[in-house]
This record gives sequence, C-alpha cells and structure tokens, in this order.
Amino acid sequence: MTIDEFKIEFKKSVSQNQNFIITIHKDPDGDAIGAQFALYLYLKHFQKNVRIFNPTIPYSEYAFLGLSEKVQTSISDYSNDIVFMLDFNEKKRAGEKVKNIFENCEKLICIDHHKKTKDTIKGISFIDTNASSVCEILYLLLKDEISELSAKQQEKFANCLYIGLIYDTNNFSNKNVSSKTFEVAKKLINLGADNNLCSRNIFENRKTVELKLLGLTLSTLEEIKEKKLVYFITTQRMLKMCNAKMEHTRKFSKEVRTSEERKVVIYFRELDKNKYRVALRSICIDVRKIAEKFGGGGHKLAAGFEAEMEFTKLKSRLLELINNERK
Ligand SMILES: [Mn+2]
Repeated sequence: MTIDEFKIEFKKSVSQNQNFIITIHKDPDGDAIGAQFALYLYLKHFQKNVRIFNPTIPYSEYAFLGLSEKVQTSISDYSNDIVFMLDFNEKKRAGEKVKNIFENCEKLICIDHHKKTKDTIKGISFIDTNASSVCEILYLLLKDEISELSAKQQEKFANCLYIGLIYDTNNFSNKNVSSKTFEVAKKLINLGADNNLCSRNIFENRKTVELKLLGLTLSTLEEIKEKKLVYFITTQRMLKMCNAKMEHTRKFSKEVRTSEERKVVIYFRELDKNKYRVALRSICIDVRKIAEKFGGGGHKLAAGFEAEMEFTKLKSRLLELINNERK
C-alpha cells in the first residue's frame, strides 16, 4: 500500500468514527511518544474522543510537550474504539494490559517502520521500513490538514514529530536518514518546531545521578583485544551507591558505540541477584541470532535479552556463542 492509498483509508476511518485509543510499545522511546502525542493533537482538532494509553507514564524529558498528563495507564470500555498501534506491529510488544483492547476493539490501525512480524492486524496497517521513524510517516500522512490547527497547536504538533525524527536518527546521524527525513525536518521547523529545545530535552538534560552512575558503569569496561570485543555492566550495588534507579541506565547502551576497534559491545544490567538484562551491539555478527537463543530478539546489529544465570556463567556462555557465530 502506498502512503496515498493509506491516507484515503486513514481519513475514512477518522471521519466515520468518534472514539480512538492510541497505543505504543513497552519502554516507549521518543519516536513512539512523539507520534502518539502528535496524532492525539490531530484527532482532538477534529473533536474526536481520544485516549492515550501507555503501560507507564512517560519519562520526565517529555514533560515539556505538555501532554504527559493526558496519558492513561489503564483503560476499560474500548469496544467502540479504533485503536492505533504506533511504532510496533507485534501485539505482544505493547504488554499484557493491552491484549484485551487489541482483541475486542472496533478496528486496529497500525503505523510502523519496523520489519513486519507474523502478527495479523484486525484492520489496516501501513509499514514503511525505509522511513526513519513513525513521526516521519505521520507528518506525510497528516500534513494536508495541519494548517487548520492554531499556530500554538501547530508548534506543539511540530515539536512532537521533530522529537521522533531526532530520537530515531540519533540527531540525523544514523543510516536510516534520507533526503525525505531532512525535507520533513524542514517542514517541521517551518511549523514552529524548536530544534534546540527538543534536543536539549531529549539528549542533554540528563540527571546528575545518571551521569554519576554512567561514570561507575563505564569504569567496568573490559576489553578482549584479540576478539575486538568489549563489555561493561551496571550492578545493583552501583544503583545504591548513586541512589539511582535502573531507568537511569536506559541510554547507556548508546554510550559505547561499535567501531573497528570494538566490533562487538555487550552491556549487562543486573536486575536482581543472578538476573541480567543484556544489550548486544555488533558490526560483524548477527546478534539477533544470539539474543534469540536466550529468548530475546531485536535487529541484526542491535539486540537484547534477559537471562537468569550466575554472571560468570552467563558471560562465558555468551562469549562462546559469539565465537561460534564468528566462524
Ligand atoms: Mn521508531
């Protein structure tokens, strides 16, 4: 389906229905939240009943958008609603709470840029894996009517979508950036998006406690030179020392990038005694295959999993699998 064909379907669904719920995946990122908020503003403009559902309240860096208080963490009576799935197309990624909503709502509309999974969507789905972000898709989908919004609302809308763009492209530096991404960015700036305000809130306004914890975490960096592999860890003890929470680590896997010197990067987080969340990054092996062996998943270059195992055992099992994958 082309975006123009989808636009016709989308507009039909919007004009024929009154009730909408917008859902995103668990551990939501800037693209998911930006898209969710922007679509909320759009539907509200047409006097629709719109509910924003997230399993958790958005992190404080999104507070400046002024929409976090609209988020509901539980929802009942949804049988007459059109439910949007933004930034994911595998239903289980939204978590347990949403299962019934997906089963019993009026219709689902999925808008995503991830690889299509086997899940069937009861409704319509538009997936463009060439798009940098869902926010890029949403701009192209909604742009015709944006000028109808008040100047203030247009600015808000533009900031929401701009956040998705910078988050998923790592400030326009990732491979997923195309000339279209820059065209959309230009239009959003013209609508009033504030690039400095967005990137300060998303990338720079980090809590001091987070930086202290990052210092301790990076001090654990170990290198296996001949394998061009590094690993590092955040432990429960470090959290206590810094009076920090595990959520403060959610950007840490980005801190040690892969390079010619570090072809494989492993980041361990101790969730509990003998329980770890592991992030894998590589430019030479398919780390999704390894994550899948532990019941996890992800992409070829970036994947993750959780494991209940003693640390040294987990580490040696993982190094063994990585070695095998390299052969
Ligand atoms: Mn995304």
